[in-house]
Amino acid sequence: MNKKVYFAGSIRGGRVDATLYHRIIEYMQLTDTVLTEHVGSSTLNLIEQGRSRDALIYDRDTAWLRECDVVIAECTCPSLGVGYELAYAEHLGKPIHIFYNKSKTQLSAMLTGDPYFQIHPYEKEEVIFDTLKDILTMDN
Ligand code: 6IA
Repeated sequence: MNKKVYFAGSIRGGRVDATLYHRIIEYMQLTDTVLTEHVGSSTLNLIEQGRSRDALIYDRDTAWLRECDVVIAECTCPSLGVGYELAYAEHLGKPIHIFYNKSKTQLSAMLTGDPYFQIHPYEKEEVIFDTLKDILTMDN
């Protein structure tokens, strides 16, 4: 089944993993639809643009969260926005998979402590793609 994927990754929280997000998005786009392709872009303007501009982003992203079949989050770089999206998606009952590099960070207890989330610690990037393949071929 072609799934609609909401990919979440840090934007204003820091772009240190932006190229990894890009590789993950490209991989998922081989078989599925990624609603949030821009999260992997190398040309995002990170400057705050005022509340009304950001309200448009919020409205569009929360609409995509309602529309998606699954949420995939890369959480190695901590992000307030990603944390918010995870709680919002949990409230909607969406399947949620969280990846993080355990040799680079310790995940918040608010994520590891919530049994709702499927959490996938990794050390080598290749492991992410094997796990994604399994997730994207699951029934839900
Ligand atoms: O707090 P953060 O900015 O790190 O939050 C990142 C998360 O919020 C991502 O998973 C996105 O889904 C969402 N998000 C944050 N900023 C944007 C955005 N800005 N466009 C779309 N989704 C966003 C456009 C560029 C902007 C920085 C001007």
